[in-house]
Amino acid sequence: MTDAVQSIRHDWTLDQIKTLFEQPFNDLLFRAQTMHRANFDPNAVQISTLLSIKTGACPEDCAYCPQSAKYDTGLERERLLPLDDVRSAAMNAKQNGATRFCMGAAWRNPTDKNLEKVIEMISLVKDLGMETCVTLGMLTREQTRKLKLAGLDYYNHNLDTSPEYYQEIITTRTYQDRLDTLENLRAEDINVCCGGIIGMGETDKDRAALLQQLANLPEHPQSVPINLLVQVENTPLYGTDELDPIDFVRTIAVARIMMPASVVRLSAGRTAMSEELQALCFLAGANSIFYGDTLLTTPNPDENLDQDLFHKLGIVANGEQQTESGGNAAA
Ligand code: SAM
Ligand code: DTB
Ligand code: SF4
Repeated sequence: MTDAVQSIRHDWTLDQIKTLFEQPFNDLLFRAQTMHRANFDPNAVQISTLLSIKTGACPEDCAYCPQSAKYDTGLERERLLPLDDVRSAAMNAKQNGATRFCMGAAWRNPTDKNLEKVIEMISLVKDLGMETCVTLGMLTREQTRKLKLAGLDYYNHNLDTSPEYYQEIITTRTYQDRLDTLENLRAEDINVCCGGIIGMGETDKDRAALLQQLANLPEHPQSVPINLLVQVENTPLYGTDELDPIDFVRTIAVARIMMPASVVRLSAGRTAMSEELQALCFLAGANSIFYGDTLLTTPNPDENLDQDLFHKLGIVANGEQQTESGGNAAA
């Protein structure tokens, strides 16, 4: 059976993944690009825009995160954003060509009261005609049911790293807690956006084990964000040795091969990447980005830079042609 028609697999062994990672770079990229072309328009990239709806003062201790209350990163604690602010940010994102609007909150988990407020935000974004995604921390089954009823399209909940390296990164919740939330989402048939962070000092084996966890879930996540660690001063991971960019591209390529029908997002960390590196990531099968000059709290490339890059590479945002009236600015 060729790769292109290979069925979706959930039985990857670490040895098989290691073999993928260790192929000569050109062979790996050719294979990933071939797989990509069999499943997607090779020149289309989906664009999502992020908004932090509740910033800072998070009780969790994720060692990479500027929003943890445990580290003094200078972030102001903010309350949940008012609906009007969400509406104007969403309208702006739509105007700039985003098809999905992702809202993130620095919570361990939402209270039921907060969830009601987020549900109002989901409704207003849907009314603007965009897909909705939220990332609010751990969820109970009852909460996933409410989000499903609200019409939520995607929920982002990352595994972040391998089960083995996880305890070096987060102590306030377990890997199993994350798997349980993913299970609650699947049970309500909410699309899952789940990936991880590369460049946290993990080994090659940890990267393989993260992808193994993702691909061996009962269903592949519909979206797989691959973040490059954004190093923020005063977080424990600040000063971690920089990852070799070729290893980042290899991770994208292996994710593409293992989860052929999932959208792989080149997520955080693009401000530290050259255009050439991002181009290699698209060649390796990345087909989504966050668009807009801020992620949740840290910088993302300016919109003009992304438009120039897409233009140079002949990439079309969301697979649509730009119209005179705008609406697809990154095309
Ligand atoms: N608090 C919720 C949670 O952790 O599930 C939602 C928001 S949290 C900021 C969403 C994701 O952002 C994390 O799971 C992590 O993968 C990513 N993230 C946070 N800080 C990052 C950083 N400095 N670099 C790269 N990715 C980061
Ligand atoms: C994901 O995997 N990456 C996004 C999104 N999901 C929510 C968040 C990246 C955050 C980077 C650090 C910050 O801006 O605070
Ligand atoms: Fe809190 Fe999420 Fe940041 Fe962890 S990643 S500290 S849970 S906001």
